[in-house]
Amino acid sequence: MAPDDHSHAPAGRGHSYAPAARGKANLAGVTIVPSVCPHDCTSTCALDVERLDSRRIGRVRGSMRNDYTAGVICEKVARYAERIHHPDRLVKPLRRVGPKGSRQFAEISWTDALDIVAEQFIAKARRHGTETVWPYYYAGTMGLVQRDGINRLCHVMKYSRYFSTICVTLADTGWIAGVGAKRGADVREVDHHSDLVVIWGGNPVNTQVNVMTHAMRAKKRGATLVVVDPYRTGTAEQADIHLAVRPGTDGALAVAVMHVLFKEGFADWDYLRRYTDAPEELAAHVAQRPPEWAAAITGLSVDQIVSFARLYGRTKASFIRCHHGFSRSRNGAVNMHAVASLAAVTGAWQHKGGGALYGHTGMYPLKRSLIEGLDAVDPSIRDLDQSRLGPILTGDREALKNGSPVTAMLIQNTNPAMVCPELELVHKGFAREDLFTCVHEQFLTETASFADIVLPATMFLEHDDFYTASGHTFFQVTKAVIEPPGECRENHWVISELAKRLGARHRGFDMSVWEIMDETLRVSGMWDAETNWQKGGQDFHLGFETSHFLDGFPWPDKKFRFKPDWAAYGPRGREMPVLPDHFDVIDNPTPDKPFRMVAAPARTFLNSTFTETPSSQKREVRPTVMMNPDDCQALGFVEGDRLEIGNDRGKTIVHCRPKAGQQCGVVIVEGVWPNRNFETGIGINALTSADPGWPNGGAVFHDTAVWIRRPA
Ligand SMILES: Nc1nc2c(c(=O)[nH]1)N[C@H]1C(S)=C(S)[C@@H](COP(=O)(O)OP(=O)(O)OC[C@H]3O[C@@H](n4cnc5c(=O)[nH]c(N)nc54)[C@H](O)[C@@H]3O)O[C@H]1N2
Ligand SMILES: Nc1nc2c(c(=O)[nH]1)N[C@H]1C(S)=C(S)[C@@H](COP(=O)(O)OP(=O)(O)OC[C@H]3O[C@@H](n4cnc5c(=O)[nH]c(N)nc54)[C@H](O)[C@@H]3O)O[C@H]1N2
Ligand code: SF4
Ligand SMILES: [Mo]
Repeated sequence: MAPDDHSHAPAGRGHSYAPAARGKANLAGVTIVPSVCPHDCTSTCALDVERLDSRRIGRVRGSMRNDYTAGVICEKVARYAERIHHPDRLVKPLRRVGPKGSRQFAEISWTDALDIVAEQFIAKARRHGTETVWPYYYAGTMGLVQRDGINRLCHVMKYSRYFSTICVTLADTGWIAGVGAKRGADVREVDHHSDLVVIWGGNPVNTQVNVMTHAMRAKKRGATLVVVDPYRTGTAEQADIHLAVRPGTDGALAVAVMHVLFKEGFADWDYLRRYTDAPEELAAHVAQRPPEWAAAITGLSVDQIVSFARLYGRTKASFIRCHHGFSRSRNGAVNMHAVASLAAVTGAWQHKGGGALYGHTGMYPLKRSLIEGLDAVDPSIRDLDQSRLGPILTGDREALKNGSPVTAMLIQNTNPAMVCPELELVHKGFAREDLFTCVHEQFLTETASFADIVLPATMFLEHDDFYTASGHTFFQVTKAVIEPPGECRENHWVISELAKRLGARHRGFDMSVWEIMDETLRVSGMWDAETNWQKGGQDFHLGFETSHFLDGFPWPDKKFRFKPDWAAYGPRGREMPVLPDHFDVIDNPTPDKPFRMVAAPARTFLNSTFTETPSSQKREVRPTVMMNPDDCQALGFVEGDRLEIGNDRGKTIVHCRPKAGQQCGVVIVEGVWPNRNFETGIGINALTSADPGWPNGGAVFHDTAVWIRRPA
């Protein structure tokens, strides 16, 4: 069958659209259908979706079937009808007819579009070798089949492999280096058992609202809430104590807290000897790092540090929720590891409501081989660093690993022309005439506008998939709720059609999404897809003992590592501190660039997503820089001033907002705003760096020295 012959149903669909589960149509014919939020947010909320008819949805609500979601979702997904039925949705394949980036396209058929992509990939590979093709994707959908299926094509075709670094690399490395696996204590314990909740380096009011549900339940019970964040976020406003550190200095804070814990008898030596690798060495080391030392680095007062350390030390049921935000610095892995070390010093892990969580994804028994084609991996093929897209596309030898240039790309679920660091280089690269780019998207994003071929994609309510979570422990299967508009196709279908044309052979290309899910679940020993869907998700909670590592940390000696083997992650590991410390490799301020900029997530944008919805644009108003009022006064800036913010990599224009609660010298620009919303036509990531964090890469979005001045 030619691809154009099935106008909506993806190839090989193994089931019908989701029936109105667990609910009957009301008089108006509205049914409530279960689904799961696919967005790149650790909450992975269980949803109840109002289906108005086979093509339209109404309100989206948080489901009660999942007690982490507990009926609460963020405002942007509650209003999903605004996004899924947006008039600007792509519904037809497009071919570029104007210059790159000009947004001039003409409609073509699916057959022609896919034929062109395949011809180009074959021609480029013939000329430069297969590594010249670089499939590029990220987590616009967190559904595992739709997101990661592109890897199967990549491996079978021996295209350049993908080293994913934009989000979790530094945080994962730092956490796992100590704990041994990406899992931890369950946030649901917080509700009834925690006496102290520390939200470290994250702003869940914006980025994962469900953490707040549980933290506020604890607070209502009398627990203390501490927030460690460079500015007074919506989350910090809810806190009893806000520690407004300088960005990139959490390691220093954690080390000074440990100094006090050891010095004042809060360290649990029975626990330390049984469960940790080098407690004596750690104690001797942190004895050299008093609060005065950390005060000079973090900008906090000695009193703030000591009071927090005592509070943490005397509260056994203390829960640290480690977020990604504080890992997005060159030293982010060291900082994450230092914070994770705190719970091992006091032995908070032994208590219900105690311990820490960074993420749970390492806990699922899922075997990903069929999805990703791991049986076809050729380790001799280079992998390219996602975050170093700018240097890669502009021919940086080292970033290209001395190999062929990238001359063809297939992009799914990501909008690098907005979200990647060193945007000037990214745009320059995408504008290259010798680069062939195919973007499969839901909207004509800024990345899609550089493409030669644009393909229209389904949204999560229009295809099947399954989801792990990071913030909770459920594994959830979803079915399409409505039919896609126009000629939108799911990722799996596109990959499978390209595979046919490219001669890529793998069983996965001949199966439906449902069949891939079912087989994957079976070989993983999990519930089959239908059962999972019927029951509303399978909970993989490991139980108190294991989730708190009371049966040992997942290392051969079962001990938490205060002395990580950083070198195991890459040669630069040898440059890192042996024990928790302030690793001073950050982009420190200079006389020319006296401010440290944090480019934090906005509440109603989700990365690049939702920037197309009117209500989000309205709420976020315009690109803004938040500055300490004293800095504003010293420079004569007032609310609303147009200011140039810049450094050696790039510059742009933002508007001034004086804001109390952050240190002098620290500035915040929430986003990610589209480039077109800046009067210069280039956004904040023109300033952020593509330098890899230590030891083995990871983007450093919040580690940027900048100047701020009136535009010339
Ligand atoms: N509304 C909304 N939701 C989102 C996103 C979004 O863009 N918008 N993004 C999604 C994605 S992709 C992710 S990965 C998650 C991330 O979500 P989380 O893991 O929860 O982390 P963030 O909330 O991104 O962390 C941002 C906060 O970290 C703070 N921060 C920055 N640098 C430092 C530092 O050096 N030290 C400390 N202590 N704090 C620091 C910032 O000031 C900011 O308040 O959120 C997801 N959810
Ligand atoms: N300044 C600054 N920059 C940042 C960050 C920051 O904090 N500050 N955070 C960084 C982080 S943590 C991340 S994860 C990145 C993420 O940035 P992006 O990768 O751009 O993430 P999203 O906006 O989640 O998704 C991108 C696109 O996926 C598309 N999409 C969604 N579902 C599907 C699908 O099923 N099929 C197809 N084909 N497309 C789909 C959406 O339409 C959307 O345009 O941004 C990074 N950039
Ligand atoms: S909080 Fe996160 S997972 Fe939940 S609905 Fe919003 S974006 Fe989706
Ligand atoms: Mo992310």
